[in-house]
Amino acid sequence: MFSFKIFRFSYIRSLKCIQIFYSSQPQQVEKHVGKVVNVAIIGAPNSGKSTLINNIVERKICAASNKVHTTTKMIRAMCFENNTQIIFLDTPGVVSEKEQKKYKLPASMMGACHKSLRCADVIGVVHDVANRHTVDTIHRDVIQMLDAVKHIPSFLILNKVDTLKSKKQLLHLIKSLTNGQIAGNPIPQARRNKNKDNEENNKGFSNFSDVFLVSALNGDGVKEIKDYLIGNAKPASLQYSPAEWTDQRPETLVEEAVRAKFLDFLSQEIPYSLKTELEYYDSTQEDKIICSVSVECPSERILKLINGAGGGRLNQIKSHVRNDLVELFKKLVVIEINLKVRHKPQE
Ligand SMILES: Nc1nc2c(ncn2[C@@H]2O[C@H](COP(=O)(O)OP(=O)(O)OP(=O)(O)O)[C@@H](O)[C@H]2O)c(=O)[nH]1
Ligand SMILES: *[C@@H]1O[C@H](CO)[C@@H](O)[C@H](O)[C@H]1NC(C)=O
Ligand SMILES: *[C@@H]1O[C@H](CO)[C@@H](O)[C@H](O)[C@H]1NC(C)=O
Ligand SMILES: [Mg+2]
Repeated sequence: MFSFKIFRFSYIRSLKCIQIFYSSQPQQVEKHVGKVVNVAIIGAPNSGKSTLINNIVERKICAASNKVHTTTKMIRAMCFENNTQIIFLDTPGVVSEKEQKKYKLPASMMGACHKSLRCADVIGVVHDVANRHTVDTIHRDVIQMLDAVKHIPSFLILNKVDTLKSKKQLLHLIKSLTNGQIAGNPIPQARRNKNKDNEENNKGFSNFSDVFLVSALNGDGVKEIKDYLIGNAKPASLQYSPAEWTDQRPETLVEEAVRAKFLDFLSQEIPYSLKTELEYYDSTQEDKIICSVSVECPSERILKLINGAGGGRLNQIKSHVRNDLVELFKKLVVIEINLKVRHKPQE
């Protein structure tokens, strides 16, 4: 169906793209004065950082999945509204060295959060209220990162509130995650319980300036975050043109979208052992993108497992990837996924 030649740079057709993707001097991009805010989104793995950003920018730029460590490097996703450019920095969930080895993750991943903090005007911490094990504690590494950049304002986002049967526990939870303080003000007591409050001290971060309750999945509360960010943007000349929505090459986004879908569909550690690579990418046609991705499997057995009976499983994955890519590029996408077995290096 396709000729599988490497066709990596077919999309760079205008000078503007070249400047945006390859210039070391971003000021070459046409000057446009408006307001800008750089927002680093950090948090524990799987808390919904990428899903939240996609919901706000209304485009599936950041790959998301139901498994941890979907995002492995910092990527920017932008939107432009009310003459304001919001630049989100999506980051990998905090990761230990042990996990990095276990999941064969790139070593650069560990530094990606710190890199994002250096670029940030404001930091959003996403916290998963659906995870029973971590629900009342801000991850130790997140607190450490916030402490290291005390001068940058930060806000807390309680995500996945759609999973809570009762919202009663939320006030208590907020108290725990903020050590009872928001923007220097003590949180009013709903019901006093002295012993419990003492016991809960220092599981949270004491200097959040705001708290939001949202569902990144269904969009509840997300508009409030967007308004808040627009309100906090500073006048500046835009770093990207209003029409740009990411700093990533479209090829990279395709590879990441495929990887995420394998994470969604395969169990345990199997999907982490796969290597996705773009083979073909053509966006020369106005109304559609044609691409092909190879997925290298560690063994014939795993290749068969992914394929499923009669290729059924692979077809299902492919159709989900296609839907995501349509929500990313906002045009028709034709995609081929080719499974192959990794060749053992010859002696
Ligand atoms: N029920 C529910 N699920 C959500 C919500 N937000 C995200 N999720 C799900 O949580 C899972 C993780 O979402 P991601 O956006 O990939 O999380 P992440 O924080 O970017 O994860 P990493 O990049 O791996 O650190 C996905 O299966 C999402 O569909 C929400 O508000 N409600
Ligand atoms: C609290 O955060 C503000 C920014 O929102 C910062 O200026 C201030 O120094 C921080 N205070 C402490 C005690 O860390
Ligand atoms: C943008 O501005 C319009 C009118 O000034 C306002 O109604 C709208 O809520 C604003 N949008 C955001 C996201 O702030
Ligand atoms: Mg992510």
